[in-house]
Amino acid sequence: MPAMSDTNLQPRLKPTVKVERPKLYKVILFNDDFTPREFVMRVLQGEFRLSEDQAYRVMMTAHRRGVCVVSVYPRDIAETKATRGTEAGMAKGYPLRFGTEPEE
Ligand code: TYC
Repeated sequence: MPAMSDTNLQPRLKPTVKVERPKLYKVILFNDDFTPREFVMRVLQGEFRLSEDQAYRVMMTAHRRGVCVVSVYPRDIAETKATRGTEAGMAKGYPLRFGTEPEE
C-alpha cells in the first residue's frame, strides 16, 4: 500500500474503452451444373462489385474446384450479399448458391 501522500488523486483523463475489430465473414460461391457462367459473372459483378476479370476468375475457380471465396465482409453485409446472390439465381430458376463462413 502506498502512503496516502503517494496516492494520485487526479481523475484519469482518458477512459479505457476497448473496442474489438468485428470478425469478418467469407462469402463462398458454390458450383452447380446448371447456372450459366455468364449469369454467375453478372451476379459477381453486380452484387459483389467484382471487375469482369475478377468475376471470371472466381467463377472459373468455383467451376473447377467446387467452391471459391468471393470476398470478406462484416457478418451482416456478408449474409445480405450471399442471400441476394442466391435469390438472383432463384429468380431465374437457377440453383446458384452463396454461403457465409467466419474467418479464422
Ligand atoms: N458449372 C456451371 C456451368 O458449367 C457454371 C458455374 C460456375 C455455376 C460457378 C456456378 O458457382 C458456379 N454452366
